[in-house]
Amino acid sequence: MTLKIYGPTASRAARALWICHELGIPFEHVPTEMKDTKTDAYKAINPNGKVPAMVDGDVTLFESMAINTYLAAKHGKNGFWPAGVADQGRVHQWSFWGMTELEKPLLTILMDMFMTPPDKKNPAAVAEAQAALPKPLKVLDAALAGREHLLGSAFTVADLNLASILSWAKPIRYDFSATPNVAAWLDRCLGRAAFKAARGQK
Ligand SMILES: N[C@@H](CCC(=O)N[C@@H](CS)C(=O)NCC(=O)O)C(=O)O
Repeated sequence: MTLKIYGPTASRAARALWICHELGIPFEHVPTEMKDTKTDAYKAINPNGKVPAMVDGDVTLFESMAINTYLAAKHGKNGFWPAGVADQGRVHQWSFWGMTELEKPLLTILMDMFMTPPDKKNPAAVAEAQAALPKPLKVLDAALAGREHLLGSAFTVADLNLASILSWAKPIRYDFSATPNVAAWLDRCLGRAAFKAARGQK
């Protein structure tokens, strides 16, 4: 088997694991732990010393969104990777947008809640992160009005990439009452069998 995804399930590698399950492609999961990402052997795969990384034959990639758009473009069927450049542009739009507008505040809250020892907690940073989320989520809510998924009725890699970032809103119990379209869409995406399979759930 030539396709390998590196990184533990409880990391951004979950995004790449989800798409492999969604696409139904054979792959090997190498659950390289964070502490093992600074070795020369691992840095030959991802010189950043971070997960995820992907090796597909002679193609090696880092960056979760790049891995996912590559795999979607290579294997996506029935519009999962959209055919036209306009919709492909929208895939990139929502993927970059999720990384730049949502990921940092979500991660700040998540880390403070679950990883930070009590004496190191930073309520000011958490409050700033909480304050940063409503504006972009309103944008997403408006984009989802009257549609099941970001590009229309079908679930595509745009939904997978953005929902994989927003999945962090679940453990932090983010209150989506002001953005009901986002709440319903996120539940639709995270209810997919492939998302559960990537987490080892049924
Ligand atoms: N933008 C990168 C972020 C990668 C990243 O920061 N991964 C974390 C785990 S989720 C990591 O490897 N951290 C270890 C470290 O920073 O030393 C991506 O989306 O792939």
